[in-house]
Amino acid sequence: MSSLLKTHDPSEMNGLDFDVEKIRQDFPILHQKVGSKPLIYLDNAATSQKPQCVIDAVEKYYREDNANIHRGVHMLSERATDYYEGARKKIQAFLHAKHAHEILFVRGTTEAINLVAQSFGRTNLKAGDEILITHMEHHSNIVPWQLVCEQTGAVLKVAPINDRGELILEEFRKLLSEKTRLVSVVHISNSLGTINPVKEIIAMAHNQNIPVMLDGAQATPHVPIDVLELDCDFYAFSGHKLFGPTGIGVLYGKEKFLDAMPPYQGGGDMIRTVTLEGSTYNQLPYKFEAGTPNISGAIGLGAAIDYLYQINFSLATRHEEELLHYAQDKLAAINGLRMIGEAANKISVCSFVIEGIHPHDLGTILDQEGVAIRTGHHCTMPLMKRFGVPATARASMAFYNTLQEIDSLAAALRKAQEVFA
Ligand code: C6P
Repeated sequence: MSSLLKTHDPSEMNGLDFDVEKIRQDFPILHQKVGSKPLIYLDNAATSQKPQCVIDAVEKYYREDNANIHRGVHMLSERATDYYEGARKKIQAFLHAKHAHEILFVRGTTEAINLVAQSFGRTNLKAGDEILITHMEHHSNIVPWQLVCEQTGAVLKVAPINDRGELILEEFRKLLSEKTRLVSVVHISNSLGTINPVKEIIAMAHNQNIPVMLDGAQATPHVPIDVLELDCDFYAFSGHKLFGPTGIGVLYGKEKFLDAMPPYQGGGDMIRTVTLEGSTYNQLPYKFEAGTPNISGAIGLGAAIDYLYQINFSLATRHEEELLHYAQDKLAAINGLRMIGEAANKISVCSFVIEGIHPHDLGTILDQEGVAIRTGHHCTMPLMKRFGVPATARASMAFYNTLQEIDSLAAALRKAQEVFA
């Protein structure tokens, strides 16, 4: 069987020992300079870099296998279809989903949430019904719900967070009511790094028969995901944050919900029959995959998942924990630096502001030192307001980052302070 078609038992997630210098060799983009300084890439929450095997899988597809899928009887079309459907099975195993047809390919987390908002939301919501989110959501998990609220008269409720950037579970519980039709919560916050207690959230909601959607954009690159164990009803993530290509993402949905939901978009491949009077729809997952999908993107994402099995994900996440603690210590030692997001349970994301320096200026000076971070509101404007800041500087680490790179970040921040002194 071709390696592109290989599926995995997730218990196989233990390969070689974790060696960060060796791992870095897999990522060609990391070995370049910004002016005279080595590139230090600390913007992984925005998008992560791609290992050579992902680049190779996409390139091989276009060189050897390119054809449209599900349509042709010729060799290339059958092969492309096999690879595309093989990628779906890899993602099924990665998420521990029960069925491959519960895995829908979409453009990314944003499209996945819009799909649920429009298909599930418009069918199940009426005036006065409620959708519950939290105060730490990305705009992608706010605006789609605002749109469906405008369309249906439903109301968006927001669970508060504390000053450390943690969800206040008791308040969340109080907001669940007989009016709540869906809970949609970020698994891990992109701006704060907070890991939400999603098992408790799901248990509380299910106790009242309320389905739960999780925004897993920041979780999939950092923690193992088991949708069956979590018992979530929908789970969304983006390929480009998981070391895969841009323009591909996944919506997992329980069969019982996806079956009952109407199509999100109409077009080729999602139909069974079409007459000029009306159409009938295809079975899952094709009902939700109208038009020619991102075939190379799905194959590249499958290759990224293969890679994660190879490197030993649990050792990689342990390395990220070390990076986080090291970075927290180094940043705490900088005068005038205020951390935004100090949850007890968090991933390797450090958002901060420094007295007297606008985050954008910090970002520009750091870039001159070769250090790439993100500055701005990170598509979480309500969260910025909650903390009373217009923007933050955010360093987000992946398993290929090193302790020396954190030293360079701290040195570059001190340099910025000297410039603005
Ligand atoms: N966050 C960041 O720099 P898309 O753009 O669809 O791949 O992902 C949207 C999205 C949804 N939820 C969360 C928690 C996210 O972090 C993101 C993307 C990037 O933080 C770009 S704003």
